[in-house]
Amino acid sequence: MYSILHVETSNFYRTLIEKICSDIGAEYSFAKNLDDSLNVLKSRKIDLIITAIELEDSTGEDLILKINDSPYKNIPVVVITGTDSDEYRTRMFSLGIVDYISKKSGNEEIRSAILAYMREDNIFQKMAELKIAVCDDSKMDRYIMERIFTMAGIPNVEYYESGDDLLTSDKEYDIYLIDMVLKDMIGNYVIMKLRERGSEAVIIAISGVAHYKTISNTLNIGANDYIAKPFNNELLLSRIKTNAKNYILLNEVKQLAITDVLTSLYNRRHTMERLEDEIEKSKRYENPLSVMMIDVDHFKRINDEFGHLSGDVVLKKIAESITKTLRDFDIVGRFGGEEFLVILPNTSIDDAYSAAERIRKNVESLKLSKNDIALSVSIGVCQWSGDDLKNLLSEADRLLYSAKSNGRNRTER
Ligand code: GH3
Ligand code: MG
Ligand code: MG
Repeated sequence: MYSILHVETSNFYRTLIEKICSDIGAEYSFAKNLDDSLNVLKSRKIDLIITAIELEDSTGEDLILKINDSPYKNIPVVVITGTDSDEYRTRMFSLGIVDYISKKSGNEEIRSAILAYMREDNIFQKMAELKIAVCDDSKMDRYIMERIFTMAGIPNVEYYESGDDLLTSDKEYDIYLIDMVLKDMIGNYVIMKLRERGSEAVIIAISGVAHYKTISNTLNIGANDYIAKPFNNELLLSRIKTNAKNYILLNEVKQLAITDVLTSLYNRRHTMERLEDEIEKSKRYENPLSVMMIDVDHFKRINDEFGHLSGDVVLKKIAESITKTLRDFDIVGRFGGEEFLVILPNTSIDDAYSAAERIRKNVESLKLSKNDIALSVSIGVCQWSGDDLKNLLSEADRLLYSAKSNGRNRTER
C-alpha cells in the first residue's frame, strides 16, 4: 500500500491530508517534529513525505537536510506551505524536493498532486518487473550500473560484456542499455540487429562520444534515447524511468486494443489476425490446425429471465471455463455477442473434437450461484484443409448450426 508521512503542526491540514489519503487509498502517518518524523521513517516503509515549513521544534528545511543525509534520501519530498516566494521556492527545489504546493491551492489541487505521485510510484513498481539488459565492455561501467540498479531496487538486470554475447543469447528484454563503443562491434550494429528482429523494447544508447552526428544517427537507426558518459546516477535513472513509463503505457494501450472488455478474451479483430498467422504457420510447417466456433444456447432466454447483467456474468463464466479447459497456447477470442472462436494450433480434428467435448461438458456443469441457470453451448469444430480463412470459418459456422438444429448442447465435426 502507498504510504505517506505528513509532517505538520496544524490540525486543519492534518485532517485535510488524512482525508485525502483515505479517499485515494493511501496509508497516512503523522509527525509534528523532526524526531517523530525520523521515528516514523525507521518504523515503516514510506513512499512520499509531505512537509510544512513551520514544525514544532524546527523547520521543513531542517527536516529535508536531515533526510538528504539519511538512508531515506530517495523518498520524494513535497512541501505544502503558506509561505510562498520565488526565492524560497528556489531554495527548496535546490534541496531536491519534488514539488512545492501553496496552501492557497484548493483541496482539489493538493489531492491531484498526491494522486499523481501515487500513480508515479505505481509505474515504478511495474518498472521493477521489467527485464533489463546492459551491454558494456567496460567492467567498471558495468559495476557502476549494477550499483545504481541495486540501490534503486531494480532487480531484473543482466549484464553482457560484448555485443555478440547479447545477440546470441536468445533472451529478450524490455529495456536495453547499450554502450556505443564495444570491443567486438559498434553499438549501432547491436541496435540495428535488435530492431531487425522486431524488438519493440526501449533501447538507450550510452556513450562518451557526444558528437551530434553520432547521436542523431544512433537515434535514427532505432535507439529511443541517448545518455552521455560519465553519467549522473539520478539522471540515468530518471531517463530510464521516463522511457520505461512510455513503454509500460504503450503496452497497456496495445493490450486494450486487442482485448474484449467484458470477458478479457481477445477481441474479434485480434482473433482474426491470429487465425491468419496460424494458417500461415501451418502452411509453412505443415502442422495440423483446427478451430471451434462456440455459441451459447438459448442465451436470449437467460437475458430475458435473469436480466442483462446476469447475462454478462454468464458470458464471463463461460469464457473463463473455455480458457481453463484449453492449453496455454490455444487462442480464445470473443467473436460476437455470445459466440467464441477458438484456434487450436498443431491439433488434429480428433484432438480438437475431444477438447470441444471437454468444453461442452464443463460449461454444462457450471452453476450460477443463486439462480441455478442451466447453461450449455453448441460447438462446430473442423480442421483446416488448405482453404482460406473465410472458408474455414464458414465451415465451422455450418457445423455449429447443425449442432443447433440437432438439439443443442452438442459438438459437430
Ligand atoms: P441459440 O441457442 O439459437 O443460439 O439462441 P440464442 O438465444 O443464444 O441466440 P440469439 O442469437 O437469438 O440471441 C443471442 C442473444 O445474446 C441476443 C443478445 O441480446 C445477447 N447478447 C449479445 N451480446 C451480449 C452481451 O454482451 N451481454 C448480454 N447480456 N447479452 C448479449
Ligand atoms: Mg446463442
Ligand atoms: Mg449467437
